[in-house]
Amino acid sequence: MMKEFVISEVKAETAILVGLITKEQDEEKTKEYLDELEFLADTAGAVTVKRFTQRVGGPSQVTYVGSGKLEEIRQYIADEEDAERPVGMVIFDDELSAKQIRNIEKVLGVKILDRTSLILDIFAMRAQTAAAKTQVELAQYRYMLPRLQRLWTHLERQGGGSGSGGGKGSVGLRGPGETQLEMDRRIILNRITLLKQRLLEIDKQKTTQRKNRGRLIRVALVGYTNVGKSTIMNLLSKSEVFAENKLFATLDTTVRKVVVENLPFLLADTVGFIRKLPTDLVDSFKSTLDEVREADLLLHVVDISHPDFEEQINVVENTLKDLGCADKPSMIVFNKIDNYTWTEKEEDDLTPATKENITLDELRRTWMAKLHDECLFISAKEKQNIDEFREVIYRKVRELHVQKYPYNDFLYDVGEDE
Ligand SMILES: Nc1nc2c(ncn2[C@@H]2O[C@H](COP(=O)(O)OP(=O)(O)OP(=O)(O)O)[C@@H](O)[C@H]2O)c(=O)[nH]1
Ligand SMILES: [Mg+2]
Repeated sequence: MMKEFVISEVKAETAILVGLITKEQDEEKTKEYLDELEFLADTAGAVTVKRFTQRVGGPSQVTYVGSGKLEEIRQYIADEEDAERPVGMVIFDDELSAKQIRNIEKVLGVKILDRTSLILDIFAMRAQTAAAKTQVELAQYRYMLPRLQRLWTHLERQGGGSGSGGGKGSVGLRGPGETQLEMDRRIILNRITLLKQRLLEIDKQKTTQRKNRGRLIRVALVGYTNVGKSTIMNLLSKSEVFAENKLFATLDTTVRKVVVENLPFLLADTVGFIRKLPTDLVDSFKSTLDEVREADLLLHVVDISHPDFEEQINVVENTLKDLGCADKPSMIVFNKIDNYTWTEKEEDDLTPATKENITLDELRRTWMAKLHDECLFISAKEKQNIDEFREVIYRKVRELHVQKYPYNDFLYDVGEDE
């Protein structure tokens, strides 16, 4: 029964991407968003063949894009129908309502996804542990619930209300006067309750586990997806956490005991953040994010080679704020300096410094002034500046350790990696 509710399965299919250019989101921003959406689609196994954008005041409540643009997309899909790889799906860059999905589907006749359902797909693909699987399933049902209508309106029409056949629901479950839609809503609500209970139990276990970890400072790696958190984790802990050039390689939190010089502490690798991530989804990952919430120090990892790293910093900071972690001690670690390029300026060149021509040194000074604190520039992959990185972590963790456990002499508490 539940199988029927699977939102979508993206398998080596071709996709069209659709985004809007608005007052808040100019052409360049939209391009960056669609680049990211394409990366998400690629991670899910779909090949992007075409992009459509439209300049509008805001999304249409009825069909997201205007009817002219929708017709243009329909025409494109029709033209490609006999191509080697016809268009399998259209992915919209913003979350769509039930009504929008229904209307668009009617016109285009292919699978319709939005940014959220695509991210959910990837999460479902990536989830390994019971905790992650439960969290993803919960997030999927939460996404589905307000959109159920579109799945079942046709059945309702056929079945005409109270259990007069036609629907796919199992007989016996259906109460008097209950429509297919109401019944399915009830099934999903029950499922949500069950998943929440399961998560509570998992939470309890995890809390106990965390309590048993002893008096060690807890450091969490946080940051936008694909910035190199897991690579840093592997580097510092000599462990083998899965890292790859795909989005959301990490869904489950991994915690390792790390020793720098003679100082042991716990290091957690966490799920990456992304733009336009619905709060509901963040909420579903609460137990994963407890590791962040309970950390003594956050290492905010930034991919300095990404053209959009400044917005990524903002997204991460806002997500941390949502999690109530805004005031935690934290440090920014700029990673991937090996990949950072800028155009060298001539001595007498008066071109103002922009993102494209500012050197690493200038960047360091700018950010240090902005953060009133030291920030680090490393390459986890090429192992550049790692000694400095370890030194700064050592100093920071030691300081926190002495504050938090004044009578606990960590110097004698050196253990092996867990
Ligand atoms: N050039 C370069 N690439 C790096 C560096 N550090 C990591 N990478 C690459 O960046 C990609 C993502 O690295 P991960 O460590 O998986 O990133 P993550 O932040 O854990 O990503 P998610 O778990 O997906 O959120 C991989 O292909 C890494 O090899 C670096 O210093 N320089
Ligand atoms: Mg990772």
